[in-house]
Amino acid sequence: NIKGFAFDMDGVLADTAKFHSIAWRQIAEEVGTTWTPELAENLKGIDRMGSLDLILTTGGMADEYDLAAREALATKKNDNYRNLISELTPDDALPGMREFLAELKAAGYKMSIASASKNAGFIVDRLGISDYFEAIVDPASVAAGKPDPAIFKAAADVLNLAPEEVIGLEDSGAGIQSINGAGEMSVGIGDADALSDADILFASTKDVTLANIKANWPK
Ligand code: XGP
Ligand code: MG
Repeated sequence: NIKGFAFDMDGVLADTAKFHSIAWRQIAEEVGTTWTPELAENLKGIDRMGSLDLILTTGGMADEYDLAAREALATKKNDNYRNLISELTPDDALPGMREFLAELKAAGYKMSIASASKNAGFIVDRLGISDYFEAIVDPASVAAGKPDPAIFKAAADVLNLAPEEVIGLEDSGAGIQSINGAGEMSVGIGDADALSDADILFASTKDVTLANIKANWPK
């Protein structure tokens, strides 16, 4: 019996995945890693230091950057990213998601956010949707980032719900692994290949409605 929803933020609620890509691409070009659509897809949902590690490993230079050099690159990326999102407005919610949140609230579902991003609180405030959520899981409080199940488990815990009572929504393959590993029902939004393990798949946030999800409700 589904009682709650756990939302990823970047690429699900907020149209911010594109800004992460722009900022990470600058870092990739600085260190000399070729930017490909595959790398862009694989970076989705991965936390800040994990993303940097993937960029360095992909370029075959993980050994050339010590912790201090990595922290400098990660800070540079975040400064560039913060610049890109500084003017975010309620219009930067992805199409249909504000309506979906209102629909869920009216139907009495509880909602939480399971984002790898330390910028989640800022963005949710800028979009004007913070009142919908009982809690935003602090990504620093979980032992391991996506694809580990910890963050989506925590997103059910903060709602006082069992994982089987929660549906998780994600635009990244790592996020779908996290939801599935937590024992929740997974809704993928986006690329069919990257999200092939999702229980339900939508091509766009516009298609995400309670009726469309209920058509695939767990029995
Ligand atoms: P934060 C971000 C990562 O930097 C980014 O690469 C991920 O795509 C994003 O989290 C996932 O939502 O974390 O740098 O904003 O803390
Ligand atoms: Mg995402």
